Amino acid sequence: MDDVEKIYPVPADFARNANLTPELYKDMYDRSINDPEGFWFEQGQRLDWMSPYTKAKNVSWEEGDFNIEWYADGVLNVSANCLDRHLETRGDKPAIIWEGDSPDVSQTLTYTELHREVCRFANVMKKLGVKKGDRVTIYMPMILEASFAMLACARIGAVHSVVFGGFSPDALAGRITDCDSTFVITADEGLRGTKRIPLKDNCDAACDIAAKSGQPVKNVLTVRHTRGDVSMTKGRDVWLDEALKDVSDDCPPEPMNAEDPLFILYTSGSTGKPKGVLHTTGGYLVWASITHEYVFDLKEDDVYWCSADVGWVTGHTYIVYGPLANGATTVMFEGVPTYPDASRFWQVCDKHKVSLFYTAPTAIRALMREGEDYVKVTNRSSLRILGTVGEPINPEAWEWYFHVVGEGRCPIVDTWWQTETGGAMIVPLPGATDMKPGAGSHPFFGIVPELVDADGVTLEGATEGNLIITESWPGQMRTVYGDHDRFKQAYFEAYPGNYFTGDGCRRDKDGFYWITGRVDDVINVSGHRMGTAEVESALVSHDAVAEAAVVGYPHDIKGQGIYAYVTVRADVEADEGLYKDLIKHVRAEIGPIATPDLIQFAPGLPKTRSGKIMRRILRKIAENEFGNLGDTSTLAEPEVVDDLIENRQNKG
Ligand code: 6R9
Repeated sequence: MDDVEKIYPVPADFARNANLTPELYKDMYDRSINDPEGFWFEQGQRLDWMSPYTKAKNVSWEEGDFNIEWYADGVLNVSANCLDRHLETRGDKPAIIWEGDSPDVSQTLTYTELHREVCRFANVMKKLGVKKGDRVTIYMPMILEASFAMLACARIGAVHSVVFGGFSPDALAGRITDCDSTFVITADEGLRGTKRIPLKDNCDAACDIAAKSGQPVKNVLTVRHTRGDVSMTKGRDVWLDEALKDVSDDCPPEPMNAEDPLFILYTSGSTGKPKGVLHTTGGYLVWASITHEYVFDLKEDDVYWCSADVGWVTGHTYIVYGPLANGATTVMFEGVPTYPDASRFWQVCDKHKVSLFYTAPTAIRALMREGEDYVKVTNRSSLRILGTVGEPINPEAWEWYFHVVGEGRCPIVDTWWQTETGGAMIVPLPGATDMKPGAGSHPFFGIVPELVDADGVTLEGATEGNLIITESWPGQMRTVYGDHDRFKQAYFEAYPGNYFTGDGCRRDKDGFYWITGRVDDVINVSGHRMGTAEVESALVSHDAVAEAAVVGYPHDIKGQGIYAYVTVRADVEADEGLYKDLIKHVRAEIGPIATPDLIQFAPGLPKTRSGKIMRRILRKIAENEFGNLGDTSTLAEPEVVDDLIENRQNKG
């Protein structure tokens, strides 16, 4: 593979004005590793502190002495860093350009205007009794108020938990109760293309479920967006526009300790229910700011657009906190890439003169399938950098993005990172490195990646193994909300003293890192992280199902698809009606993103004699690799494998 791979040097025009050169990257990287305290002490100065820190790093990942603190005695406020401190020099600069679902609708807010809206929103929350440390659930479409809500929480010291608007009432209720949240912010409806998403209805259903499990929601603050018909529960539900009528514009930012929580964001793991990843204030914002600046070669007049949803970590770090901390102009998009047609992304780039564009490989693959014409009808001359995130990008999609969208002019930054890492970790920094299509390339400042085998032995040179990170960085998660033992066990037990990413990785002869995908039971569907265990538990909660096993399989557009093996109860007919019902059931339990692509009814699942499902075999069958099933001699009933192969679903 190494022999045939292509290397693209940094485009010459780009290199001339880039913030980084190969030499500068190397100097800064070396310093960040050899003198982390000095490097990060200095980088902390990119923020405004209400009371200064005296030390940057105070971390031990060793059992018995486990502690993660950055800038621990510093005091600051995230919203003041994202807003107030820009007012003097950037008050009239656009902070957020909002592009609605319909191409006829957009709105620009300057830093001064955004500051005012956030203060007013924060005062509404205060009036309704929200206090520092309270958990606030945000279940919103991609509208300006979603960013007001996040920043308003940060302003008053409340901890937000944003739940993606595509999750079902059940999934929302689980996330409300897990963090004892009693305050929810939502909108009447969301818009995605021609579809309306019944957010308030879902929220009402979630509140009922939460109340039954002993966690009554006190207030649902509701944004009037589509003016769709929704019901309001007296005493609980409040319209934002009405509550805003009598609040002041003045809301002083709450002084927060650097290690006070900023937000919780639920993400899937290989076992159990989703984990509440907790990020804190100081280190996270330093990390969001420095990565956003260097990954995107940020200049003062850039217009930056990340097409993610604020329901995911990418939306937190790279729509809201990173760009606003840096005083940049950030675009927020409500719609979808294919509405009204497949040239929407590029039309929006032209309309708002976007220079830095960041999206997911699954979107690129979907648009690539629609053909070049949709791109070519647009101009795109404002574009300088193209980024990707969420899953590995296949070289074909990379080439198309580079040549067709960027016309060979724009470096591609393929950013590898995770909800847990807070921001980009392995990335081809523009100006500093040649590009190899599909490679995450090199570690960001302060990041020390290592590849290890299953026993934890470090692998040297060109090799492939499990990816661990051996040193802390300011943006790392601090705990799993309410379950610190689970945090230590999930990330630090496999390779003691190191952070285990859950990803596999290859390092080539030139030292480039290539993420190969998850090595645990997490799958990545259209860039969305999904625990196979979650989909399995949704399936077995259906009356007809006796047992279920879920694996990923290669999917042209989604990257991975969801393949479910289902064994039904003895008295149940496994027919087309049940197939459809199971799909409906999973969508209701989790949400549309968890919809199985293929369900195979199986009389039995391959198990070891001790009763463990052999997922390795199920994965191979789903991948259509029947010749390569490995050792099946330890199976309790080897014949079930023949039946599985014979009935492999091929629709996907
Ligand atoms: C930011 C985000 C994390 C998992 C991660 C990995 C995969 C993300 C990637 C990538 C290859 C990239 N992943 N970016 N794989 N190349 N550029 O996506 O966070 O939702 O927590 O997912 O996504 O497998 O472990 P999250």
